[in-house]
Amino acid sequence: MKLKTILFPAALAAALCARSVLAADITVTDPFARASAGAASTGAAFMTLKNTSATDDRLVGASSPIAASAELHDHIKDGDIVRMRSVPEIDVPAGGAVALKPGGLHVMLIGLKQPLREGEEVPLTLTFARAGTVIVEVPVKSAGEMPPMPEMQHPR
Ligand SMILES: [Cu+2]
Repeated sequence: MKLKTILFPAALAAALCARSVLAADITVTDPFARASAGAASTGAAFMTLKNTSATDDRLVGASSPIAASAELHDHIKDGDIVRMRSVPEIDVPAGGAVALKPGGLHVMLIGLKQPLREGEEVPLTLTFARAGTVIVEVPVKSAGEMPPMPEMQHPR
């Protein structure tokens, strides 16, 4: 009986400890967002996610105070049209990296509360299944500095 009361808090402390160590296992590099045009209500953020741990992880959500919501998106080819679709999560394999880039995976900012102006930075919170939350300051770049995006349509 006495053993049990000692073990429980120790196990709990170990679990909390493991979580905070894992948060350092995800590195976000080269984040950027595309400057929004006029009164556009959506924007997109891109970056490279690197998993330096020996355990697979997944990006499972995102949010930003400058948007009503944020979704994880990918592009799929539907005949001649490239469409965006939301995906529930993005795999970040152990020891690997995944690039979120124009024309591919991205974080979609929906219901922008302010325009994305070139030269500004917007906060973005990324939530990982194992590593927990990572907050990134995302610089806004002009659309001209980026490769063109294919024609896109949002499913409605
Ligand atoms: Cu999108």
